[in-house]
Amino acid sequence: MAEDRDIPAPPETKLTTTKQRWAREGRFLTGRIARPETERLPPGQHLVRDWPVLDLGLHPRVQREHWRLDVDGAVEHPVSWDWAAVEAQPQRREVSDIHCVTTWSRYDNAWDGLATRDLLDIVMPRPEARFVVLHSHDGYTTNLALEDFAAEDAILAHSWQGKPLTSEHGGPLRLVVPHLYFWKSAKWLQRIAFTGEDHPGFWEVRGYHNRGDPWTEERYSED
Ligand SMILES: Nc1nc2c(c(=O)[nH]1)N[C@H]1C(S)=C(S)[C@@H](COP(=O)(O)O)O[C@H]1N2
Ligand SMILES: [Mo]
Repeated sequence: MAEDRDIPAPPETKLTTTKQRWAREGRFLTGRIARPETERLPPGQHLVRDWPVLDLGLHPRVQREHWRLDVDGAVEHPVSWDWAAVEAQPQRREVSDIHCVTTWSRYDNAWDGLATRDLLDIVMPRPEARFVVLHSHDGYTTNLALEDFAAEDAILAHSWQGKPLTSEHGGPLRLVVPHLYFWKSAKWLQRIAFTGEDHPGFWEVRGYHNRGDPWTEERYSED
């Protein structure tokens, strides 16, 4: 079970207020179901070539020298890594598409970093671990089922298109889970906690879907 730490509550901004209204109104829903095998662009999405920045408006600047990542909770081998320890892990590259719930998608993003599966091999989730909570330096949290976190192409990324992730895009380290809407891909990772119970995160308690599958348009929660 994740114990709560003293992380300040993130601010309510114009953007977060607008996005909560979209959730209430069911904005952008098409009711169409698409298949990733035959279609590349999920329903209700449009393609962009630039890469928009989306977050709560806080861009925490964490220097690599002072950076740490804690991985704990229901695992056999919790770790607390500094930057050198992350660099010493097996490195992988995953090329994937981004689908943001605000309807933009971006193809062919090359991410370098540590595959979540390799992390799981190291920390070894205990049998009761069924969920993962990502905690970030801006106070943001998001939750994932363990099997979504463990997806083959999910990666803890330090680089994008061969260059270190900029601070506005979540550097030094962010999560990327390509098969779910991009709000699940936490920027500025600080802590990864494995839990037995689900803990809905920042957007999940503000009207957004608990899972967020773009192909079935799991944009908003039902109630
Ligand atoms: N820590 C943190 N991670 C976050 C967010 C945030 O506000 N804080 N926003 C999420 C949302 S809603 C999106 S769409 C993506 C945007 O990532 P980008 O700015 O690199 O495009 O980050 C996700 N991860
Ligand atoms: Mo988003």
